[in-house]
Amino acid sequence: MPSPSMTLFHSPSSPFVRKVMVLLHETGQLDRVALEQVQLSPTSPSEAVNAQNPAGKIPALRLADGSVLHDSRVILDYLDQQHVGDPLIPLQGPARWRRLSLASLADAILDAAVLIRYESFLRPPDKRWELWQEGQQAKIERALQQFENEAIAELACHFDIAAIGVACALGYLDFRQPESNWRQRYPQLADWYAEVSQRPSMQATQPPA
Ligand SMILES: N[C@@H](CCC(=O)N[C@@H](CS)C(=O)NCC(=O)O)C(=O)O
Repeated sequence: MPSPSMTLFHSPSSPFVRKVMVLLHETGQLDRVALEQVQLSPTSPSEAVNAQNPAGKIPALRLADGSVLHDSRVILDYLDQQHVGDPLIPLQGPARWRRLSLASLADAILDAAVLIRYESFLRPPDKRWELWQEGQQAKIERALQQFENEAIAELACHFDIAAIGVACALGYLDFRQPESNWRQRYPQLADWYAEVSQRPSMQATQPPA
């Protein structure tokens, strides 16, 4: 087996990294990427990551020629062009823009949930701002409601860029907001997630217990 030609800056708890890992599983490219484990947050950055991505965020993917790709959307797009199977991001036409917009809404859930995590975990209690957190949570709920009302059939038809994004977002809510009870409010999404979370790519990339 050839040695990996790319390096992914990785943390098992990052949902953005998880999207990349799921795509690598789904497209049979796992052996092309070495994982470099990092720990980081806005208040405790990683020098190794900063040197690759000035934004100080993961995922970042270093290619064989030393160039670095970020963020997760760019990495997914790149990796989807490196395999011979059906693309997980439609190449053109209305399907491309629709699937990317669904994926972007899933990322918006993640952005808000990660900010809530930082606010509730990193920020000193006397500096926390409840209204701000509520505003972030409201973004999550609106996005989930839209998936529930308008996108279940689309998600169910193909485990692609959109479905990977939503599945990783729901997995992150279970990980960081176990009390949120989203399944009760979004039962169709819950049924869909019960099925897709059994995929080997999702099982192999679960966040730490
Ligand atoms: N838009 C970025 C978001 C990545 C992101 O927020 N990653 C988090 C880990 S889940 C991070 O690196 N946080 C460190 C920081 O914000 O300083 C992407 O899609 O890759």
